Amino acid sequence: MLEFKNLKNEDPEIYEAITKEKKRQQDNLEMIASENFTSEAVMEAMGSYMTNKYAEGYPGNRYYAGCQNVDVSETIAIERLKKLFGAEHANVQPHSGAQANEAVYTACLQPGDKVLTLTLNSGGHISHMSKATAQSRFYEPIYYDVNPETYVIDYDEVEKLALENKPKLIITGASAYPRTIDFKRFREIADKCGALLMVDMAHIAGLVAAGVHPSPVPYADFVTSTTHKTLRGPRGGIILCKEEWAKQIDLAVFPRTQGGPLEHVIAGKAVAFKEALSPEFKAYQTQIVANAKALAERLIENGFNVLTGGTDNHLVLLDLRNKGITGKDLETRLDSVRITTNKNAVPFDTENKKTTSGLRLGTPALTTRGMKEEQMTKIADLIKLCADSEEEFEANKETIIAEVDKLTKEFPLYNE
Ligand code: DSN
Repeated sequence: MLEFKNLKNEDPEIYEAITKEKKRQQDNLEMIASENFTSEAVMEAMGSYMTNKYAEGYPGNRYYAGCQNVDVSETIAIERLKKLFGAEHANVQPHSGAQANEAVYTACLQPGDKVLTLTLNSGGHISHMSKATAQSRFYEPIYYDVNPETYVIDYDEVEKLALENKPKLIITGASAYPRTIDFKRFREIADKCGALLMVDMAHIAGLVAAGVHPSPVPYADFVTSTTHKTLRGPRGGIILCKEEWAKQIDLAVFPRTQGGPLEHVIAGKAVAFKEALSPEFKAYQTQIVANAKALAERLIENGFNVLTGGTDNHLVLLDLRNKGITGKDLETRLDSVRITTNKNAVPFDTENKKTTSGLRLGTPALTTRGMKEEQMTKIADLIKLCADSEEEFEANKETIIAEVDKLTKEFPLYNE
């Protein structure tokens, strides 16, 4: 257990906020698909003396003296990461997934280059050159969507757009896509039009590490990820690439888009990669997917429109229009009974992004607590009660909270 003895005395206000956040995590059912609970060993590394060190550059080639210890830790992180994914080159310095993506664009694109990328509503990420980003001003994004009937990526349509537009880069990977992505097919499309291929595997990195989702590494020129989702490490980013891009990627991270690396976070990444190399991690990732399937199955039985009819990974997407409730309202009701989720646009959504017609649910954090299929079925029933009419929901609210209490106590997160 982390103790915070100094913080408690020196800054009681921040100590109180942290203590309450720990209690919130303990008392809530965390179902945001991109969140997880990292180990206390990872948190100890992140809260360590390495926060004090400047280390621009890379191990053995720094712009500051005194880097001998951070060099050891960063080299271990790089080697473990390469082993975990079978990658030729790894950069562990990106501060986040968005910055990892920006570094790839910087490494391989020139202003005005065309980029073929998935829309936000079809499950892509903002940093995949959505119109809201600065990069969309420098490069020329062309967007693809999922198929309007199946809600699955239409590879023929991607190929057609690729051949018509001849992009320099094709981006795949998603924040809200419940099905396996065919990276081999993307490679074939990229080869047909002479494009480079970038896969952002942030959501599924843990599944890929454990062999529960096919790996993009053999197919993509660049693979980016965060380290804190299914991978269950500290908050941060990484880039994997082929050896021929190693120098350009390292230059793109530092000095082109970032300054000093966060060596305390890199130490935390190293610890998380060690955990991910363990046999227990494979069992954990397998259970995440089994739990998501059980959740989807029961939600369908409960009358929900589960997009694509189920899931292959860690997340489930609901289109709530048949239930007569918006994503925003269901998110609020669930939060009031301590089930934490996020509203999410569904493909071709007619609601605005702050309201949405959908809800995204994920199982990584609940699985970290040790929950299994039986608990997922129970939780799907609680979610149904929250989507009933206002009167029915209010009538059931105390019962739902009591059930959430029972579950969180049966599967404690932190030892007191
Ligand atoms: N914000 C993350 C998510 O929730 O999917 C992606 O970075």
